[in-house]
Order: sequence, then C-alpha cells, then structure tokens
Amino acid sequence: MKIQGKITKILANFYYVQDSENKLWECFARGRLLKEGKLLFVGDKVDIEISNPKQGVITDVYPRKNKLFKPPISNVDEVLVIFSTREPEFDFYNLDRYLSYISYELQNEKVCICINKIDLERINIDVNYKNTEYEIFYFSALTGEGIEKLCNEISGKTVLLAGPSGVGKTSLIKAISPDKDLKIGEISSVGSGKHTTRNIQLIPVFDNDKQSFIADTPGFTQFSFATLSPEKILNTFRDLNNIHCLFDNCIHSGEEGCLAEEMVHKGQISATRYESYLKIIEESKSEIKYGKKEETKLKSIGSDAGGDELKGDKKFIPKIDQEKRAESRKKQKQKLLKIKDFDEEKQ
Ligand SMILES: Nc1nc2c(ncn2[C@@H]2O[C@H](COP(=O)(O)OP(=O)(O)O)[C@@H](O)[C@H]2O)c(=O)[nH]1
Ligand SMILES: [Mg+2]
Ligand SMILES: [Zn+2]
Repeated sequence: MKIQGKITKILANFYYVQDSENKLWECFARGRLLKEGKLLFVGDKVDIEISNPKQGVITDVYPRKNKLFKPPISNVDEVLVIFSTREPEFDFYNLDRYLSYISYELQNEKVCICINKIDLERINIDVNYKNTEYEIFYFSALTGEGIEKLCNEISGKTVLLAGPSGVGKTSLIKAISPDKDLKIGEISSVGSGKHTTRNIQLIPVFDNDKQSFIADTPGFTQFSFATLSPEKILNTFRDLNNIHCLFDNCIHSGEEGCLAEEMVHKGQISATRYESYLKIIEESKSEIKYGKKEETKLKSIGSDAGGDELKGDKKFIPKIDQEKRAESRKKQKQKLLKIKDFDEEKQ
C-alpha cells in the first residue's frame, strides 16, 4: 500500500515520514531515488510504500516549492528570525544579515522578525523596519506574553526558526508545544552560548485543528555574502530599493548623485538599515567571512553557531559621515530607551 507524507527528520539512513493521520513511519529511501542523485530533505513531500505496521520505503519525492542547503530543509512557508532583547544583546547588523540572507534564499516566502525575552527588557524596532516587508512580533517564551499571537501567525504552516544561539528558538517551540522533550541550552556569561540543537527536524504542532511544523535550526550563521553582487544584496533591502538617485543603477554606496545619505539624514530611510546594508556590501566585496574565528571554534563543537559572532571581523567603510551617523544612532537608541522608561513607569 502506498501513502503520502512529509519527511520530518533524517537520521543516518533513516527518514521519518509523518502521514496525514500524524503517524510517524520509519523509512528507507528506495535505491533508485538515491541512484538518481535525488537528495531527500526534511520538509519533502514523499510517497511511501508500507513494509510493515511501522516501516516503509520512500518511493518518490514531489516537486519542492523551495529548498535551502544551509540548513537542509524544503517547502518552507515562513521564516521567523528570532532575536532577543538581551542575553544575547539585540543587534541591528546581525539581524539584518539574517534578513538579507533569508530574503535572498527564500524570495517568495514571508519572513517575520521575532523579538524574544521582552521580560528582560522592552525594545521597539518598528520604526527601523517601517518600509520593509517584515512583520514584527514581540514575545517572551518565559512568561508566555505574545505567544498566542505568534501561534496564530504560524498556524497551518511549515515554519523555519532562524537566529543566533541563545535567543530562545528552542524555548519558543517549547512554549508553543509544552510537551516536547527538547533540550534548552544555557547561555554562558560570556555569551558564546551552549549548543544543544543538533540536527534539523520538523516538530509537529497541532493547534485549532490545524497542523503546523516548526523547524529549529542549528548552524544557521555560517552563511556568507561573498558570492553575492551588490545588486543582489540591494534586492534584499526593499526599503532601499525605491530610491531614485541620479543613476538608475545606483547601489547607494557613495556614488555620484546618490540620495541615500540625504534620505537617512531626513529620517526617510532607517539609519540602522542603511548602515547594515553598507556593511554587508563591504562584507561581500572583501569576502570577509563573518564570525570566522567563532566558526572554527564552533566546527569543533559541531553544531549551533555562537551568539557573540560580532566579535569576528568587523571591517567596513562607513559611507555616512561619522558625526551624523552617530547622531542618528543616538536618536534611535533614545527611542528604545524611552519605551523602556515608559514601561518601568507603568509598573
Ligand atoms: N528571560 C528569558 N530567558 C529566556 C527566554 N526564552 C529563552 N530564555 C533562556 O535563554 C536561554 C537560551 O534558550 P534556548 O531556547 O536554548 O535558545 P536557542 O539557542 O535559540 O535555542 C535559556 O537559558 C532559556 O531559558 C525568555 O523569554 N526570557
Ligand atoms: Mg536551540
Ligand atoms: Zn543611490
């Protein structure tokens, strides 16, 4: 008998396939599939032939709507990029790197920014992303605040969690699906994070009669912009893509007649976004591999990337003049602080 299912986990030569009745089948892949060089991914929709009440053989794989190699996963409906307010400290540049990378790899899927640990501190970054396509959620996996809204957002979808180690990805899954036996890492005082998420798998979550899948992802920081042209990078920054400079092909990094800086100073473009963009362009040109030192260290650990990757190479040439740049950053910091003060007053 043949049935359909979705690969939720791959361990060595075993593929775990969940069928429409939520039964998990342990499967091998048919030799022909592997011979054809068809790699199977977590997220693949497959046909299996049942061998016995618990096991089957994967006979075919359906066309994928998308796939990522790092981490290896297919058919992603939505990505939640998770960052924390603190522990590890929130960082615009690092967040924008994730957003840019994911927007490049999965151009047709929705990407949300999710800020965790609002119990430790409240920040509001809405203004920084006002002209982007990213929806922003604030929550605390610890207290449960904001979790219901996130649950509604992901209902019925296959969702990928991305973000540095220690921001609370695994904790979020636990908060959504409390009975899961997942390991939560402790973050060390130096912020390098402990690495507990070993292999990618889809965690089934059942909510309001809807089946969703969430993928917790190890090793998501080892991406590099080295092979991307500035145009491709610019394409991932929609908020910078609508500037009408002197030259149509302006990539807004100090060219003659470029309006970007002026718009930043007028507050029409977010200063943090523009700064991140310039840094990523520099990163791609100089083939600096972001967080290189950490990466070598991490490889020996063999899993999730560290939360303090910013200690890696940070070479870039700021194109906005230093004084103004400092000013706009300061302004934005002040805004964050104001929100915090306001919250403290309320209590
Ligand atoms: N204060 C606070 N701590 C949290 C929250 N969510 C997670 N943590 C803690 O942050 C650390 C890292 O969490 P974990 O889920 O392993 O992060 P991951 O590496 O992204 O999967 C753990 O010590 C969690 O208990 C939260 O909302 N508030
Ligand atoms: Mg984790
Ligand atoms: Zn320009």
